Amino acid sequence: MSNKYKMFIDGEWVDSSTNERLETVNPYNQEVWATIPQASNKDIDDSISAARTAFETIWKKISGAERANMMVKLADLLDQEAERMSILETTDNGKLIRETKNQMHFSAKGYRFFAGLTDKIYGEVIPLENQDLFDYTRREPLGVAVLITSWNSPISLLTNKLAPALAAGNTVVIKPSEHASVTTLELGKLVEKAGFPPGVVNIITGDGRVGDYLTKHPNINKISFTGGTETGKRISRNASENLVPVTLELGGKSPNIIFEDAEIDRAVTGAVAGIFAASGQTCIAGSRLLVHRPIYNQVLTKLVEKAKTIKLGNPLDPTTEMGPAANEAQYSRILSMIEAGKESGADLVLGGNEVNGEGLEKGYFVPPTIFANVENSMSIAQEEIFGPVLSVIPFKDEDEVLQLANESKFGLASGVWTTDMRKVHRLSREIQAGTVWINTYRTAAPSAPFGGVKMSGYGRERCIQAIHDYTRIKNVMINYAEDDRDPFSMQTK
Ligand code: TXE
Repeated sequence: MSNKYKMFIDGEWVDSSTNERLETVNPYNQEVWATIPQASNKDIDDSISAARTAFETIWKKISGAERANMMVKLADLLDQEAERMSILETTDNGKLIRETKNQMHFSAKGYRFFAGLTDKIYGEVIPLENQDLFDYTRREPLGVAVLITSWNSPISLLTNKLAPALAAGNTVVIKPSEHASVTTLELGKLVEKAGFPPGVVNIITGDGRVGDYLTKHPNINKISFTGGTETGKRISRNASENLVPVTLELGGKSPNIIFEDAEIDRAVTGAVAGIFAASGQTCIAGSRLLVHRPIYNQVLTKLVEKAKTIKLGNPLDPTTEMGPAANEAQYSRILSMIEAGKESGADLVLGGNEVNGEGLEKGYFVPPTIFANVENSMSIAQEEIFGPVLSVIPFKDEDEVLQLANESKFGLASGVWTTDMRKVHRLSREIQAGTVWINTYRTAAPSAPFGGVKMSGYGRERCIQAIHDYTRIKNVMINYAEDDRDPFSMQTK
């Protein structure tokens, strides 16, 4: 018996106008447990015009404090419903229940953080040379924001976009990934309960065709996307049709660097957190472990020992440490990258094979996999695998490790494990990445900026500054001089 979900357009729960549906599969047992609508172009048009009307008639007119009240209610509801929502999300994408539940509460924090900014979005008074001119700026919402997310952390990734968009006074059309849409649709019910007016938040579902049509639409004002780099490029090209500003949070191949002077056991735990958490299906995965030669063997031995004990199983079981890959396409991609690793001549020191075991028969399970003596030029060190596959690379000194760390088309996150403060500051300055974690990895806060450089994208999420990505500045200049002016020359004084 599968659950038949509907889309949320203009405050109504609706099917696709063509009645087309997509199946949603539980990656732990390959059962179809829900279906979602495949939005038609008409549904997309409807959702955008609902968002436009809500923006013009209601949302841009109400105060920041009122927006904040609704956002805080939404946060409270997310906290109250965290258990139920996390069970749904885990069923949808196979992520551990301990992680999805944590992400629900983290998302609630995100809504509260941005709710606190709604009445702090203001312009400046600018002193001009001519004292008879009064110049000031207004920060205005952009209008209709399109928010497209991926399947690995639907609610958490959406929060990074929806919270600042709403706080700044925009209305939205959301499209989650076709592989994991259920919790985003469930969020629509919480949005309703929190009292948001119809049309402020619209949620439509479907595959890439929906995203493509949405991002080419002439009646939108902003796109924020989390997903793969190739799709990000396509969206950026679509957006250029109408010169719509874009925020892109894309993939990564993040270096996690361990120096000889590090606290080794903590660093090894950090390496495990970097690559095996979420079965490696996270954009910030520390998938390249760069290890100082004098401790290379020691780190590798400890890492393999630790990784061997990782408990694979049902992601709904709170004691499970690694669940399945989130969908069949991702599973096949991970396996083919492992084959590429084997062929490239790197040493496979753990995993890499099919997984057997009770309760693992039907899931898309990939074991913790470690390749040693990897060269940075190999595809397993350059391409995002988005799975539990670690490339361990030795380095001789600080110069070499910086070169290796930066020899990547990506630049999302990085980690450095050392007790030497001079290295901390030098590497933080030189590493090309949006985040540098020192003696920690995969740590987040709503106030800490998040985003990438190079092919990992642009724009920053989660921080105070993120709200500026959803506003534009208007300049207002008021002349209160009594005298007349020369009409044929621009007035510059
Ligand atoms: O992502 P896609 P996929 C990486 C990871 C993974 C690869 C592919 O390496 O193996 O991307 O994953 C929508 N116009 N990441 O295929 O295609 C799509 O429907 C507009 C990294 O799942 O990028 C979904 O909602 N939208 C990443 C969203 O884009 C389009 C997380 C993401 O799907 C579209 C996930 C189009 N033409 C994967 N085509 C991260 N940064 O964390 C698809 N979409």
